[in-house]
Amino acid sequence: MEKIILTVKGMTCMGCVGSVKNVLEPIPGVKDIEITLDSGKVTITYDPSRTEAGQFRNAINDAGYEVVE
Ligand SMILES: [Cu+2]
Repeated sequence: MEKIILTVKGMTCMGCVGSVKNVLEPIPGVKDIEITLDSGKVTITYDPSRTEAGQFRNAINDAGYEVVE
């Protein structure tokens, strides 16, 4: 299991947090998602043999939020 921490811009309320969670949850191999609204930190625990970290970025961007370095 691996962990990646992304910083996401554009989340302003718990609804946004829920939206980001909803797009990440269906990605195969995702085991756990933790999101801190204040810092915009999204911590994803996933199985690297089933998914690529780049998918998380794409899914978040597609949902209308911006992943920053
Ligand atoms: Cu919101």
